[in-house]
Amino acid sequence: MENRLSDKKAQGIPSYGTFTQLKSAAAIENIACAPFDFVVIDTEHQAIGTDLMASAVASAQGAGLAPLVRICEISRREVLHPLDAGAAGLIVPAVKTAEEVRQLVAYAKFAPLGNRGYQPTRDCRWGSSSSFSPVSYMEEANRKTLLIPQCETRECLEHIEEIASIDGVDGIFIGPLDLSIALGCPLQLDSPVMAHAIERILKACRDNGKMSMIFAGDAAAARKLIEQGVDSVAVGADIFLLIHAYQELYRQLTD
Ligand code: 3PY
Ligand code: MG
Repeated sequence: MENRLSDKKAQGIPSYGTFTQLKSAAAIENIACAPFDFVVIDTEHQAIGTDLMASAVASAQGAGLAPLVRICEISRREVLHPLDAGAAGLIVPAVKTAEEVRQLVAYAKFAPLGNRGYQPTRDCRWGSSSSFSPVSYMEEANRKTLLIPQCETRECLEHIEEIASIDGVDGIFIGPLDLSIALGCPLQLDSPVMAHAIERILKACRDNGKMSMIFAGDAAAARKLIEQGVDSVAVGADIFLLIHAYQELYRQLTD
């Protein structure tokens, strides 16, 4: 069980990934050719069922990308299935309160941090290794499987210092699109309100030794965010890159 994002953060090197919404193993393998560090398998804004999510996790691992799964809501099922499938971490959208996040930790981390249900699953190769130790597996899973609530609601921003301090929370993923809407400056990502909010979230992460992550629409925005001190950026999504590439190809053919 390795985690490229944590390793790069420890070395002070930014990590990069992208969202996948295409429901395609080939698309995930294409992303790995870049080579990015991670891919976010998005089950929030794409109707991807459990089977497809688990296959996408396996495709990403096979291609050498850390698979992060963006779940839809905080429930035991939503949390356990991607983790048991072998996800390197969970991105959790639209959280509002510290209480919700404590429940998330309870579902996602093994005791003593939480009470994640234990069974040898794909996440530990079904315990098949002759040296397999359940205790070491659970300890390693707690350490290396990233639990990353998104800060994209006004309520989460108001409680970000408390949320970032929760034991078991490994980082915060800033959702600039929803956060800008929540703060009354819809999609004005360069507004002073957003700059102030992002600064506050980054400080909460720094103060608690947690990883900061964010979505950026393009490389220029991503570079700026890395300069501001963000540890990791998920840039764009395969579905939009494909659309833009075809639009650009057609423009070049017909201009
Ligand atoms: C947002 O910007 O709201 C996100 O969730 C990023 O994907
Ligand atoms: Mg969002």
